[in-house]
Amino acid sequence: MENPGYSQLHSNPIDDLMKSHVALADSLLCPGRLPALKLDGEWHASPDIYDNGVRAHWYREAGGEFDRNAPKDYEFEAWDTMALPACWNCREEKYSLYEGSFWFFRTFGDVPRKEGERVILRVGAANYAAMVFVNGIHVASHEGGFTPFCADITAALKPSIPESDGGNRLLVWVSNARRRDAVPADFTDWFNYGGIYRSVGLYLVPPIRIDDWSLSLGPFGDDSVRLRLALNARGERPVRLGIAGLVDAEFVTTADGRLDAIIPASPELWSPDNPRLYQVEIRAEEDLVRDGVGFRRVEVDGGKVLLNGEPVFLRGVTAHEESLENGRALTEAEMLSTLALAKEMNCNFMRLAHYPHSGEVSRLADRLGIMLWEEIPVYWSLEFDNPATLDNAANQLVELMKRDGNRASVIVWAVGNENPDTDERFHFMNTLIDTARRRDPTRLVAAACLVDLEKFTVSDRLAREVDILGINEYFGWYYYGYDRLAGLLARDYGKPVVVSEFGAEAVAGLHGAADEQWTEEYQEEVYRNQFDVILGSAKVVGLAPWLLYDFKTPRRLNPRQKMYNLKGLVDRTKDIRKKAFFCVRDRYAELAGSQPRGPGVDPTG
Ligand code: GCB
Repeated sequence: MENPGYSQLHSNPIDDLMKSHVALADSLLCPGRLPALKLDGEWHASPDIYDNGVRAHWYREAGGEFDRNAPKDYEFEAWDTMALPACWNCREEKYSLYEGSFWFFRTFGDVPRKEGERVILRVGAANYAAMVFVNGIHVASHEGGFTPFCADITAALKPSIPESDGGNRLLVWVSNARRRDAVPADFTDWFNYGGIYRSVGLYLVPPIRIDDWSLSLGPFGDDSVRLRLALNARGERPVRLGIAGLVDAEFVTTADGRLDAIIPASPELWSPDNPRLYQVEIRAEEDLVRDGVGFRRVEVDGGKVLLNGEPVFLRGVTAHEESLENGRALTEAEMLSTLALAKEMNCNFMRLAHYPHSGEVSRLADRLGIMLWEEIPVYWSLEFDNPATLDNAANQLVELMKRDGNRASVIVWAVGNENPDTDERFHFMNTLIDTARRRDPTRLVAAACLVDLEKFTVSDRLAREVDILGINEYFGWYYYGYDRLAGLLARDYGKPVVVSEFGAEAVAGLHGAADEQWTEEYQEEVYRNQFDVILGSAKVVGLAPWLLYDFKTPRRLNPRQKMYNLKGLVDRTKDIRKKAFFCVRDRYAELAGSQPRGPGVDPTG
C-alpha cells in the first residue's frame, strides 16, 4: 500500500475529488430564505500554489500526514485572516495577480435547530472551482465562479459543540486557475478575480421543503397569477400562498409533490415607471419562504419587445461587476452607486455582462425599476464539442435562473457572447436555449452576436434561434463606416434587435480633437454618430453601449490602458464622468421625454 505520507509527491487527486459530491443547480435552495448564521467575516486563508493540501489530504483533518505526530506543512488556525466575502487580489498586494488555489478556514459553533431540521451551507459565489469540507468530510464540489451553490452539511456536523470548544471546522478550497474546458475558458476580456466573494451562510430548513417556486402573471391575461412550485418530496401536501392585498389561497400538491395553479388576481403591474412589488409568503408543511415579487409581462411581437402589452424601447447600458477597492466583491453601497449612474443616464435597462452579477443587483433593480439582461459566461471560444463543458454551462444557467427566476427586473436570459459559429457551438447554444425556454416561458432568450464584416450583416446561425438578437458592433473604434452600420441595422432579422455593444476607449480627463483617439472627445463623437444611426433604425428596440465604467483586464497593455479597458462612460473610480456620459444621458432623456438628471441622483427617486 502506498504510504499516505508521501502520496502528495505522486498524485494530483483534484479531478477525482471535484467529481464527487458535486453541487448542481438542483441542490440550490430556492429564494426567499434568510440565513440562520452568516459566515462572513474573518477566515484564516492561505494560497497553496502547488496544491499540496489536496495531494496530502489536509482536508481530512485526521492525520492525513504519514504520522499524526509528525510536523505538518500547514496550520489552519495560524494562517493570516481575510475578511470574506473578498477577492484575494484586492486584499493584499502580493496576491494581486495570483491565479491558483487558496484555502479558507474557520470554525462555527452549534446551530440550534428543531428536530429533523437540515443545515444547508450556501456559498454565494467562489471563483472558479470550489470544494467544501466540514469536520474533515467532503460535502461539496462546485464549478462555476458566478453562481451560488449549496450543500447539506447536517450529517457532517458535530452533535453539540460550542465554538469555544473548537466548534465545527469549515474548510474551503477555491481555485481560479483558468482552464480551456471551463466556462468561461482561459481567455476573456476581464480580470480573473479569485476568492469567496459573495456571502456564505447556514440555512435551516425542514426535511420536507419547497425546492423551487415561481410566481408570474397567468398565461392568458392580467387577471390571474400563476404559482408553480416543487417540493423536495412526493405526496399530496398543503400549500398556502399569500400575496399581500391580493391573494390568500390554499392548494394541495399533486402526488409528485408539485403544484401549478392559476389564481384569479389583478396585480398592479411592475414597470420601470412603477416598480411595484408585492410581499409574498408561501407555506408548505413546516416550510415558509418570503419574498417581494413584481408582476409584468414581457413578450416579442414581430420586431417589437412589449412590456405589459406596450412596445418598450430599452435605454440601456452594459456593465461589468467591479470596484477598485473590492474587485468583484461589491458592497451593497457600490451596487447602488452603479445603478444610480445608470439612472442618472436615464436608463431603463442594463445588460449585466458577461456573467451572473450578484443576486442583490437584481433585487435592487426590482426596487428601482431597471430591466435586466442577465448572462452566463459562454464567452468567445469554449470547448463547444466537450459534453462536460456543455453540462457545466447548462448548470450555471439553471443556477442563475433558480436564483433570479422571481425577479421582475430580469426580462432576458442571455446564453452567450460573440462565439464562433460552428456546428458544435450551434448545438451547444440550442441546448442552452431549450433549457432556458423549458424552465421559464415568461422571459426572452437572447445572445450577443458578432457582425459579419464582409457582408455587413449577422450571419451567425444563432440569430435565428433567439427571441432578441443582440448585435455587438464597434463602428468608429475597431472598424469604420457609419453608412455600413446603417445598412447593418436596416436589415430585417425577423425579430427585435438590441445593439448589445458599441463604444470607444477614452482616458478620463484626456482632451483633444474629435478625431484624436483615446480622448474623451473622440469617444463622444463615436457616441454621437452611433446614436444618430441606431436611433434612426426602425428595427432597433434598444441599446446597451459598452460600457458604464472602465474595468480591469490583463490583455489591454498599451501605456494608456495599463491593464484597463477604457471604454467606460465613467472612469474606474466611478466618480469621473466622461463627455460621452452626458451624450447618453441627454439622448436617453429625449427618448424618455424627461429632463436630464443631475449627478448624484437618488436612485430611488
Ligand atoms: C467585445 C466583447 C467585450 C469586450 C469589448 C471590447 O466585443 O464582448 O467583452 O470587452 O468587445 O472592449 O473590445
